[in-house]
Amino acid sequence: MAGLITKQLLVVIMAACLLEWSISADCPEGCSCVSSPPAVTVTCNNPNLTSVPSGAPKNTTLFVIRGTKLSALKGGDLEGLSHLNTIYFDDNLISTVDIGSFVGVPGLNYIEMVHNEITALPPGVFGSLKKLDTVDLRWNRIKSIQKGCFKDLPLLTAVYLQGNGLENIEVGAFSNMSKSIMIRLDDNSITEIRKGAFVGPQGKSANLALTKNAISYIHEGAFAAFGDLGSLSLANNSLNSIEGAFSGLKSVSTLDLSYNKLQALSDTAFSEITEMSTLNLEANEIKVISAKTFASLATLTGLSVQNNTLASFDVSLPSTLSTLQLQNNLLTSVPSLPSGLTYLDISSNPIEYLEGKQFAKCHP
Ligand SMILES: *[C@@H]1O[C@H](CO)[C@@H](O)[C@H](O)[C@H]1NC(C)=O
Ligand SMILES: *[C@@H]1O[C@H](CO)[C@@H](O)[C@H](O)[C@H]1NC(C)=O
Ligand SMILES: *[C@@H]1O[C@H](CO)[C@@H](O)[C@H](O)[C@H]1NC(C)=O
Ligand SMILES: *[C@@H]1O[C@H](CO)[C@@H](O)[C@H](O)[C@H]1NC(C)=O
Ligand SMILES: CC(=O)N[C@H]1CO[C@H](CO)[C@@H](O)[C@@H]1O
Repeated sequence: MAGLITKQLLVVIMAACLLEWSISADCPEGCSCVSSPPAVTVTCNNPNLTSVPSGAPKNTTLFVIRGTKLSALKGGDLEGLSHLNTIYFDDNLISTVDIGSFVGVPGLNYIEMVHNEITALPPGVFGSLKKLDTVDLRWNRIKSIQKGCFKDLPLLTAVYLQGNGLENIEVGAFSNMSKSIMIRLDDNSITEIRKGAFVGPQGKSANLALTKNAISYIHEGAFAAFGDLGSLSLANNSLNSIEGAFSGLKSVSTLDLSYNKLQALSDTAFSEITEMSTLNLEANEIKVISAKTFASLATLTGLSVQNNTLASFDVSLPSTLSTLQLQNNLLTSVPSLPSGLTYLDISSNPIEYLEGKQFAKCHP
């Protein structure tokens, strides 16, 4: 009986070995190399490691270096790994990435170097990576994205740069990427968005997140290159005006301007935008909204202006609007409302009286 079990076990182990085995002959010292066709994974997590080990198998597809003292990526470090498609170089001490770091790895499409100490990205560093899909450099110390840094990368769909202490995005920093690019720049210290920081063609499903920065100024036409945007989040910044900020932007599905310092909205704030489905203006200091502020937004379905200091709300609202949040303002009467509204919160306003039939059309 015991012998039978052992035999079966042996067969299972042998079968497993056919699918996956360690390559010992051709593996850098202190690393483990596992071949599991079509993947070949090299993992070098020795905490004493200080440079990218040479001698990885030529057919390496995934290179992992985590939790080491690796402090620099140098030109040629990955050269010759022509099948490499993914690197996970997280939690190291990488502070410099030389311009030639990614030369000779044309198949590299996924770069993850989260939690390092990278201070700058030399423009052109990704230039040879025409298959590049994702760059994840969260939690580094990149202060500025220089002109030409993310340029002519036709398949690039995701750039994560949250938590870098980024202060500056140069004109030409992002240009000619995939139409469905997602750029996440949240949790940084960006103070202004210049026209030309983002250059097309960038299309309808592009998403741009700039939450939790220190943005107080958006140059006129700064988002014009996008034309159409999926979502744009500018929540938790220091904007006190958005005049001209959205000029040239034709459509944005979701626009989040909550937690800023906006005081007033004029008729031209969104007048060039013809397509928008939700607009969040929560927790600003808005006292005045001009009558035609939302007039061009013919497809708007959700609007939040909660937690502002609006004493009146005499604005024309699109007939498509179904959700309206007006709570925590200084409204003394209920404004006129579009007939399609299915959700209204107007609590915490000093409303003195309700006119007869005010909500008549809300109850079918
Ligand atoms: C990778 O190359 C090694 C020899 O260096 C070989 O043993 C292994 O089968 C190859 N793996 C794949 C997935 O091509
Ligand atoms: C790292 O270096 C220290 C000090 O030289 C040594 O004691 C330790 O064994 C090394 N660790 C590994 C995983 O090689
Ligand atoms: C955009 O990038 C592609 C691919 O690198 C390139 O062929 C093309 O010329 C670039 N277009 C512009 C307008 O720079
Ligand atoms: C919004 O208003 C409610 C009620 O006054 C308050 O509890 C909440 O903290 C406010 N939020 C902000 C961010 O102002
Ligand atoms: C989108 C976003 O991050 N909003 C946050 C802004 O800050 C407030 C207060 O800290 C949070 O409650 C929001 O979630």
